[in-house]
Amino acid sequence: MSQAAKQDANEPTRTGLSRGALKRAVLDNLFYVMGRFPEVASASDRYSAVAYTVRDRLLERWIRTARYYKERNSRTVCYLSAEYLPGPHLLNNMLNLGITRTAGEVARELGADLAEIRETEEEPGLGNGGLGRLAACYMDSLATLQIPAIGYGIRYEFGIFDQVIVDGWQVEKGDTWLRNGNPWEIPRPKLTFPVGFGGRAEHYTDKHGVIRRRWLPDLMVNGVAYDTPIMGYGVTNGNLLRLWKSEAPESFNFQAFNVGDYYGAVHAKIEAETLSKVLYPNDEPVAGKELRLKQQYFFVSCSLQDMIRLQLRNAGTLDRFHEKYAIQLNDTHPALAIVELMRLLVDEHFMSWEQAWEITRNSCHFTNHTLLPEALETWPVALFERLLPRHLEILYEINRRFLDEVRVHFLNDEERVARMSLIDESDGRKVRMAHLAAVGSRAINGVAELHSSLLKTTIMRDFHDLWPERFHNVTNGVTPRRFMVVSNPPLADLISDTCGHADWIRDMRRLRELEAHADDAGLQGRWREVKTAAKGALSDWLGQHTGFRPDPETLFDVQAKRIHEYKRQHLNLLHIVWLYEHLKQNPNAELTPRTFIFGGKAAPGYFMAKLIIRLIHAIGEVINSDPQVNGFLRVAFMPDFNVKNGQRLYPAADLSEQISLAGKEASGTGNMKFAMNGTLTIGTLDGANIELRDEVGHDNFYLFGMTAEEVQQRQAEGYRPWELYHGDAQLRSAVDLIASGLFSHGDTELFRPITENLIHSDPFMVLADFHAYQERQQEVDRAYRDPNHWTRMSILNTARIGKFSSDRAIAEYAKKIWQIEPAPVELAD
Ligand code: BZD
Repeated sequence: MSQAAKQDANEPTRTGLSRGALKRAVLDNLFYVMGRFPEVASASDRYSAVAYTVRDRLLERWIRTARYYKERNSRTVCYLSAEYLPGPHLLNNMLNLGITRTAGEVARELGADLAEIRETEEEPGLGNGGLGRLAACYMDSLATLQIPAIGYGIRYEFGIFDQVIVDGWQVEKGDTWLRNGNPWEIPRPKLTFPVGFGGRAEHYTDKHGVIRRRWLPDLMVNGVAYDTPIMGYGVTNGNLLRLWKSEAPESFNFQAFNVGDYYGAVHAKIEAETLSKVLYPNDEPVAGKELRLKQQYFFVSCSLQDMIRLQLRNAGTLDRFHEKYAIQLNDTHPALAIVELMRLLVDEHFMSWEQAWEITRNSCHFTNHTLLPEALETWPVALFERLLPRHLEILYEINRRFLDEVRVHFLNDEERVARMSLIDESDGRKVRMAHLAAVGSRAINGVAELHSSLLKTTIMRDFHDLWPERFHNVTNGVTPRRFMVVSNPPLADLISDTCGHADWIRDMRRLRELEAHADDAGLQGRWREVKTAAKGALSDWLGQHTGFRPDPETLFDVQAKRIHEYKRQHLNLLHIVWLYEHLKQNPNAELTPRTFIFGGKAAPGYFMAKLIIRLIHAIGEVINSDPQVNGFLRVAFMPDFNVKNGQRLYPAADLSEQISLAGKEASGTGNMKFAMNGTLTIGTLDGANIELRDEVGHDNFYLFGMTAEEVQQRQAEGYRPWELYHGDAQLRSAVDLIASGLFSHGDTELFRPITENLIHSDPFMVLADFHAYQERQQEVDRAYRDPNHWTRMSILNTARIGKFSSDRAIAEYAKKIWQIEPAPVELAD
């Protein structure tokens, strides 16, 4: 098959759009939207003209979908997430429309290059990591599975910072993704909702003489909707990502202006606009940040008001709200939805408490993404009360009724009552958001088998005792459209060619058909060619951006994810240092040449994580400039790991590092993205690794380390890392080499916080797993030297990865959690 024909095979839907029509549209957009002609157009102008052209083509389907859903009054999923990381839209949308090839030809005819145009796109970095990316994968699958859905969130003006590396340190740069405009969004200035803050609650008597309670906020902000179409693959259906931007209400300005308070007017405007200004760049909550609580309430309130508006428009009453909407809370960040929905129903729509609670509890569903106790969200009651006084009253009433239920269920167990309360009274009074989410939801789920079962025995144990039927597992998944077809077209083509169809893109279980060819020398050769080409492309990119171009002939060993101690990038580093020493002492050691590649951002205030980035660079600097080891060992760091850069990494990796301490990584999703691209995993029995290993086969996965149970046991016995340090000469010398100043120009202080922490506390048991890790790595080293064997394992990883498609995950949510059916939209004749 020719390259073009192969690409076509992956694009099942047709728009009937001719090359000529597409070209005309691009030129029109360049002229009428950008105000440019081709000779003077910048790269960004060209990108925008193409993007507007694609967007226009999406709109027809999108509007058709909206009309159909409205007529049908379909049950709708409302995914509430404070974060979304959709990645660049252009290619994904072209794929969904089936116009990639035509668009490439048009670009060429216009003297441009689609690859270059594509590079110009700024991705919306509206999230921190796995949680935000998961939300984007789920939006993709909801549309593809033809399930009516709206993703609600915040339109941050500044998303996650851009990471640059200066002298080996991470430096954060503001993310100005909206600088050149955003062709994918449609502002809806008329779709605006007021959101209040502060003030007080009071009694009043309504016109029927009933005494009621109401909230008199002292600050009002408007939320304005910005819509981005999210199209399905191979279907007409398109859903909606609706993000809220905060603005000051006009009236506010005038009021202040009239009394001559010009400064006050401007200040109030800035305060209102601050709400959606910037994403908090932490992948763990930071205690008590007022603006963060305001952001959460802001987007939750706008979203619920929007749902209520739609329901009133369609049904005229809110009585069956829960039958129309399935609200999914992406972690506790939107958990205020439970209290806000109660307030809207009771205070503003005059519903009885009992009916409102019935509706609320039957609308909401909660996904937990972490077991780390420090990552469980709480808010000081005083702050909560100051910002949301009426909500605190409602929360207290929810709690009062809930704790009565607990008392009836567990007689004479006040300790349990205190443990389960929505208010933590132990250390300053705090609202426990996970408890609120659990009490107000019909279903609670974890994101991998192990995580869901640990949930029931650790942080949610009491809730599981009370309501076992509410607990579920839905193992995470990722979209093969973005992480295979868009990221790695040559691999997608090879798979389609081998299987004789492209149906696997919608039905990933069909990748199993590759298994029959795993030993085929022809396929193996082509498989290696694809991998080597991807490695070459990554090398070129790294060469351009870091000055170091890794040799594509070496094994690419990649760890790319947020930098966090529990993810143990420093375990990887200890192994590298050990290898370095080993090579220096045994210059003739038989070793597979390897390039260790790291990528990931550290939270700006997370000292240890930033020091780990510094250490990666320090070790790289010494190793990469040591000619004695250069043939065998190199270290690279990819700056600014985001969706776009991830797309360069996944196809190029031979080995994926998933080495968190067992019991700490809820699921992980990078593990799935790598394996889809034929990357083998070295990993612990943590999160979804366990299921991944079961799927791909134990022989095709490099397992090491303690189990979650062993970890617990070891900790209960009292973990003493200094004994391991003193007892293992290789481990000791690796730690000592870092402490010696070899990697820091003689400075013995710089990395002391890392080495001391490992020896004296080692909360993530790096030392305990070191030995097992090192042994497994030696096996990897040997296995890679047998290309046929390695390639076979690589093919089998891809062939057996089907379970980890987000389509499977969304189908499970639809059935087990939401009870919702697809609503296929027909394509126009
Ligand atoms: O969610 C991650 C988990 O750590 C992963 O194990 C899991 O695979 C993914 C998806 O389920 N959690 C996050 O990414 N969390 C955050 O980014 C976050 C952001 C703000 C506040 C708290 C957590």
